[in-house]
Amino acid sequence: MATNGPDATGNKAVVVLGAQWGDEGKGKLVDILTQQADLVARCQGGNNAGHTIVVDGVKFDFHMLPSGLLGAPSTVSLVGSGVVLHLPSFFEEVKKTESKGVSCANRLFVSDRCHLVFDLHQIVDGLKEGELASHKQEIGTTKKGIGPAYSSKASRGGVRVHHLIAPDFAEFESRFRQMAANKKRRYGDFPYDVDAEVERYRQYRDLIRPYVVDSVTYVHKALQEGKRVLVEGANAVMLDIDFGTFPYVTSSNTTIGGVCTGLGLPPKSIGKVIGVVKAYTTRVGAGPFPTEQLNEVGEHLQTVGAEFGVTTGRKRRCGWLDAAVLRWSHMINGYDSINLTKLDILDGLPTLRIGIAYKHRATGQVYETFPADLHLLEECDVIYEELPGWKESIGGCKSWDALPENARKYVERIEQLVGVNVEYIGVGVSRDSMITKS
Ligand code: 2SA
Ligand code: GDP
Ligand code: MG
Repeated sequence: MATNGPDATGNKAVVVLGAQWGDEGKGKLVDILTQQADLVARCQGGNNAGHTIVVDGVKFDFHMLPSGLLGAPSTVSLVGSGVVLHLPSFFEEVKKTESKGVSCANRLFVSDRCHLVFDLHQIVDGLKEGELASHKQEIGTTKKGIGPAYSSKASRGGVRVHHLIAPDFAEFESRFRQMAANKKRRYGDFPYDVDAEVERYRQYRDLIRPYVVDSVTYVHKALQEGKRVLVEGANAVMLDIDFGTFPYVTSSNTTIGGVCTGLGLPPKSIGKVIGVVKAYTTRVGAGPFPTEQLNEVGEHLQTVGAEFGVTTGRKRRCGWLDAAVLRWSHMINGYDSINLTKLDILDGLPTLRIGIAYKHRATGQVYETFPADLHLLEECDVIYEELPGWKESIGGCKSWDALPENARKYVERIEQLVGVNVEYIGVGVSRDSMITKS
């Protein structure tokens, strides 16, 4: 019988995923769990992601790189094959991280199968948004070239890391030139110096080589050797290309399936799955947001919660927690537990509301999960439930028992509505502002 399959050791990866529209505070949980991890891997997305971590008052924002870099010197970070990699941003982020005293050498690796994002894709991202804007249909992307890069991948015209580092540069150059010509045929002769880009990438060959590994074998071996593997999701369920609010989504699978396809990890090797849920809801960019509050409640959440995009600096839209989103999210990802974050931002609000379902205005039909048809959703009202808030500031609370009774009731109601236990509760930005629920 084979002994090197996924079942041989029983060792499994822990996975952290966003349960709403992103920016739930995944980076902070990943950083905390990283302290007990040997390998931290990203599986999808690119530098559209923005994960903030505050350690001893120093703020780190990761975009391309896994938040695992703030772990022990022996903890390795891996950019898996499902990630689309913009090399100029990658090297810039390595430099910025190292300037804060965090070494990346020999502890940061990228998959040889990652597709490359070129400046070309970023330009096309902007042009495409411009086209959509003329029909008032823009997505509100981060303009980091994510959609166009995943399009190149899906249409088999993309260029991968192994093409770049191959001994013969000719295949890279030919694939890249074809891709650029295709885009210029589609979008017109926009300013983009293809020859200069070819030369720039010729320089990147030697720079990226030390980072490149076969990530599938790397993760597989780590699990076989009993290493503690942590997977860091980027973006979130409602931005998933299949299960999010299509077309107002990103271009990868941000859900549990993306962990398997983005790392070459068999489902059997996935252990605990933790969903990160903000105590209210935010979204950046266009698209439906049933519990959005375009009023003083939304302003409170935006201001007190400092809700600005980490990558683009855009103001995030804010609203009440939506249990229909969370139920949908849990059906897809199958959470073992939840990290409820930013509970402190609700301090002082006299009454809290939780959206529990959507009711169609004409037919009276009630939807307890997220409908596919966004027009149908527009014809629905949110059914809310109200809970009393708390006056106290909970930022200094260190235990479940120290939280005000109404804060505990709010958490318990979420557990009932979603059907998953809350394991961690965030009450502030720093590493130590995390309560483990008893
Ligand atoms: P894209 O650039 O093609 O992935 O954009 C498509 C949609 O996905 C949304 N998106 C995000 N939503 C929340 N946070 C993201 N990361 C940054 C952050 C966002 C920022 O951490 O704050 O700085 O603006 C992120 N990345 C993509 C995007 O808004 C579109 O709705
Ligand atoms: P991510 O993309 O899911 O990693 O989240 P972001 O970093 O984009 O946004 C989350 C923001 O909330 C960051 O600025 C974090 O520092 C902050 N944050 C995370 N958890 C908490 C918390 O429990 N309380 C407060 N006040 N801020 C938090
Ligand atoms: Mg973010």
